[in-house]
Amino acid sequence: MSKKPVRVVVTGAAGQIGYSLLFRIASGEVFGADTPVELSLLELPPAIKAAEGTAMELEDCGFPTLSKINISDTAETAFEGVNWALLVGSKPRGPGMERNDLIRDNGPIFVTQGKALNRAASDVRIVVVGNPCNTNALIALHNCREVPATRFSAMTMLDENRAKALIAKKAEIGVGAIRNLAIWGNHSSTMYPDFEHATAGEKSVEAAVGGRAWLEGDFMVAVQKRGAAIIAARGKSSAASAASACIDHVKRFMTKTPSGEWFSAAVPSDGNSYGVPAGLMFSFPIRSHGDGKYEVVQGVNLSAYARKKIDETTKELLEEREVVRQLLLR
Ligand code: NAX
Repeated sequence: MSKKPVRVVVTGAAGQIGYSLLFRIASGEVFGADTPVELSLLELPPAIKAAEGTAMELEDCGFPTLSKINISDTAETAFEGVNWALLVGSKPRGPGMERNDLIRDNGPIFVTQGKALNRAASDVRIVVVGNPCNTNALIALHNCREVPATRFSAMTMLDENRAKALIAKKAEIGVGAIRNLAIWGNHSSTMYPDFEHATAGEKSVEAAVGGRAWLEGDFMVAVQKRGAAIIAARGKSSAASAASACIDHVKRFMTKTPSGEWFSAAVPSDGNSYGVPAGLMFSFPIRSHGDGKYEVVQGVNLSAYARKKIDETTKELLEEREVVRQLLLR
């Protein structure tokens, strides 16, 4: 393999999502069979041993694309020269914990990591998965002034995939036929899965599922509560599906989006799109140019129903921003 290696750091590498994500990246699935991958695993000191175990298993897979594995408990070391930073590691929400407590607990992680990225990496794209991912991404980018804000994104692809799968099942068609299902706003229960502009094969989603009542009712609740349903069934939060969504997210940004299509990701709002205040990390319909650049799709005609949902999720993100205000530098 003569290509320059791609360096990828995964934080929380010994966690559940890390355990699914690392193998798929190492396999060549994301960057191609002819591109060597150097993995960097960042973990907290108590989980370094477990990360070493994961690294042994990665070696044992014999992936020809995996050229190197580094393990570290220091952000600056782990981030040295990385091209992709997949920020997964953060504290999960405990029983009885309020969302704002989680935001306050996890915020400082992204201050440290933002600053470390600022010092250690320049040609880098950052994807935040660790929750609350929109606001964590906001904190990281504010603490990383050397890297353009547009290189930061937060993951709402799992929500998009969940929404598509639910619609496909209801419409009794393959999930590949569902297109342009944008998630708007926060990766939380206020997100708005925009079924009004999504299509199912040649039909509107509304026509394919037999009317709007299910979409406004059971569907909306099912998408928003899917994470909780998985915890209830599995006893653990989504991991393989989250890792798979992270792979989709990276691939979608790397590939030119086909004409007329879009995907979902939270990116910094430019303040001129759909009335979303500037700077918020907001999930929009996105089109990638395939060369590292992307655009927020303009001209999506929002109904009064959609507008109300988007205003609700915007309000929540503004409140989250207030909770972490003192962590925002830029
Ligand atoms: P786990 O608890 O299994 O793993 C998290 C790992 O992160 C642990 O090994 C821990 O030691 C490590 N960690 C914690 N703080 C760290 C730090 N400062 N530096 C490096 N490593 C650190 O959680 P997992 O199931 O893997 O989930 C990880 C995160 O993804 C959670 O915040 C979770 O809420 C979030 N999720 C986000 C999703 C999304 O769609 N955006 C969906 C799935 C998931 O819920």
